[in-house]
Amino acid sequence: MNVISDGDRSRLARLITQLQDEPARADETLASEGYAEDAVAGHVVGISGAGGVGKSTLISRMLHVLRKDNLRVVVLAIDPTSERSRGALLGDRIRMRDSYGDGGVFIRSLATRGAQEALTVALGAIIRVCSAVCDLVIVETAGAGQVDVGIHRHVDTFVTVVAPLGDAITLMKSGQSEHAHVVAVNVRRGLEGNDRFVQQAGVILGGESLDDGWKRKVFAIDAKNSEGIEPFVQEGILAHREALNQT
Ligand SMILES: Nc1nc2c(ncn2[C@@H]2O[C@H](COP(=O)(O)OP(=O)(O)OP(=O)(O)O)[C@@H](O)[C@H]2O)c(=O)[nH]1
Ligand SMILES: [Mg+2]
Repeated sequence: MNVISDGDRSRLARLITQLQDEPARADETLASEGYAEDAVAGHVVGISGAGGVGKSTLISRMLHVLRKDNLRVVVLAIDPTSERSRGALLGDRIRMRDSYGDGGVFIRSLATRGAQEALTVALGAIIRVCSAVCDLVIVETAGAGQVDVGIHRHVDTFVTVVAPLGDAITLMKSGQSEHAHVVAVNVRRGLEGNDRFVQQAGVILGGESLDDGWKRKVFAIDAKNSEGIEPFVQEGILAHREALNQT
């Protein structure tokens, strides 16, 4: 069984804290710890979308599918820094507690610490140290708006999670979806108009060719009830990873 060793875990924990406390010295820290610029590293997936749309729940379901394939996964879950406590609530982690005992998964919560676009400080450097010890790094942004597109510059595969809200015009607006390789429409069971929204999303967002030649895919999922997760992971995320590896 593929695992992330205890040594790697404590190294990650220490380095992430150091990088966030001294973001200005990130390059120096990486160099002194022996992280080469051109090292081959794990695939990076960004999951973004509005607050409460189901990102953490979706990631917790994804972990089960990815672990069946024996992939080692690091999850970086970004939560807003609380103005009151100066920390993060760690709410994302609570949603992923199923995977806490799994030696192939490492989950770390990060507070935004004043960073823009629902990201956090030193994110690029943190992703680098994480991707050195696993097959897949998943970054969950803090609850993001349509204009928070910065995450796509840090990742190989960009996923946006949307709720079936709005109409065709909403779907046609640029923003996050424009950069997404994979769109997950999180359909809450039993809501009227869902099917129509999913169909419209497929027509409007699906199939568009992106910079890397990939045609965007749209999946209907139900994160809470764990429906549609396997095709989303296999035909969406892992297929995009495979497509990038081919080129
Ligand atoms: N009924 C239903 N509830 C869902 C679904 N997905 C998520 N939820 C619920 O919505 C709430 C928020 O889900 P999260 O997974 O924490 O959403 P999030 O996008 O990670 O939220 P933030 O990290 O706060 O931005 C939780 O109570 C979930 O159980 C779904 O598909 N159906
Ligand atoms: Mg969350």
